[in-house]
Amino acid sequence: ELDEIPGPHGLPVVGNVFDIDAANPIEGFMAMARDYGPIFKLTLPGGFRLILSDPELVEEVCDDTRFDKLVSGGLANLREGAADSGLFTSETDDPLWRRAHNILMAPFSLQAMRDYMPKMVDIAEQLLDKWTRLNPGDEVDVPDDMTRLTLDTIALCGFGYRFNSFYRDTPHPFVQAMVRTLSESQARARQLPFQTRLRIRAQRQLEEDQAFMNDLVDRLVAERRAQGAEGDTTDLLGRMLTGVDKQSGEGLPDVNIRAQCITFLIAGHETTSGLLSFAIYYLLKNPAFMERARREVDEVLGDTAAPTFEQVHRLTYVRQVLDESLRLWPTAPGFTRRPREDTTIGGRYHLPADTAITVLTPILHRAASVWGPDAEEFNPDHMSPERVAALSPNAYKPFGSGLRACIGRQFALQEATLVLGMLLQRCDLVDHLDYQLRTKTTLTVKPADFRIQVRPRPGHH
Ligand code: MNH
Repeated sequence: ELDEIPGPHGLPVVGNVFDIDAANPIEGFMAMARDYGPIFKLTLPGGFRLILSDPELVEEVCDDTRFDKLVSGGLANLREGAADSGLFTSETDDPLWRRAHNILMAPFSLQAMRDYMPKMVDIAEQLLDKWTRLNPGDEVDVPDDMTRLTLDTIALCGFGYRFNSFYRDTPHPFVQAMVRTLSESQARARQLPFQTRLRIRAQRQLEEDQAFMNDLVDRLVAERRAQGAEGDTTDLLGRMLTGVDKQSGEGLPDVNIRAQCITFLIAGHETTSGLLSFAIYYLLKNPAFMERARREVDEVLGDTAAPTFEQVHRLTYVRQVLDESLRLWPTAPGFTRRPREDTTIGGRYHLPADTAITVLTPILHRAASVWGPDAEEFNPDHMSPERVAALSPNAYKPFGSGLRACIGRQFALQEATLVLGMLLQRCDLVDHLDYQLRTKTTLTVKPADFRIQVRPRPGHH
């Protein structure tokens, strides 16, 4: 029964709002999972929610016939704005979600990734230009520069726009608007409706920010329409403008294309940036794995100036390093499901239809029953092909689940493998501060205040 499910006692009206560590909600949830176990209950202004981190229970809620994605909390607030009808925040039974999903599968397929490679290399070169030209004693903020990289990459591959983040000290105004929008959506998930209504300034800022983002993307779409067949047809925008859904025979309306562009920027930059930052952290703390990755890179890339699609996809150990980083720190640290009808999970918990069930992947991914006694430790061998082939399909879910899983997975992994490969090829990374991991959560998780030094590798460009 629901009442049997453990969880922190809350206060009237606000429930467990004060049990949630606003500064670091994810580590707070992880600590609660360790205290209360693989299923626990929280009461929030929007209702109660279950937090799951047990492989068998997760297996059940990943069944798309019984459960569906629930758009709630920060995600639901995001839907009110510029990303409204984008893939990320839409309902599965919205016909426009289905149409966009069908049209976008091809441009996000592994096949299409070939076309994005030169653009990914273009931005990776900008990172390396900076990192190989530092003076002795200079340091770089890893997540900051990785965010410059991933933003510029998705904007260039997405719609041919350059934020030129490596040439700016403060983020591009579009990025500032986007970041404010995201943090406001998150903040609202912790407020009662009357509190949100009282924050008039915040509301005005949100409207301004959304208008700004919409205008910029509208201009890009209009320019591209005007270019017709002359325009780039290989980036995401080019493919969205001409794509037709075979099922319905229809294309995407311009306002939806706009929402998808903004969605790709939101969904597609911080996650990959966090992934690269955690991977660098783990390699610095594990010199043996760093060496092994380096050997592979020297073998596969050698002195290549611009890695090719084939080369990047042969960096299988570098990929294992990234997969293992996403195991310990899945940078989108969960996803939320709802039962389509009243149901029972684990043979004993009766749940009403639409109960919010959040899968807490950083704990799911550390199950000793799946990974063994060293489950909490970083080791790329956890992700060897043999072990991955033997995994039950829902034990490792950094990209979410089923129909509503991440559409950008291939994109993110290709970009991250390329960049980590090029870094190991051309730089020596130095942990001069003996960095101790602390994480920071916005919509995603990243290492906080992670700074390193970088030296060009002798004899490599
Ligand atoms: Mn991505 C959905 C994780 C990179 C675009 N992404 C999801 C979900 C997870 C996720 C988890 C499911 C969320 C949910 O169920 O509520 N995504 C990641 C991670 C990385 C990532 C860990 C990088 C590492 N994502 C990217 C990139 C893009 C992208 C890059 C775009 C270029 N993601 C999406 C979109 C969705 C999504 C779009 C929503 C798909 C849908 O519901 O149809």
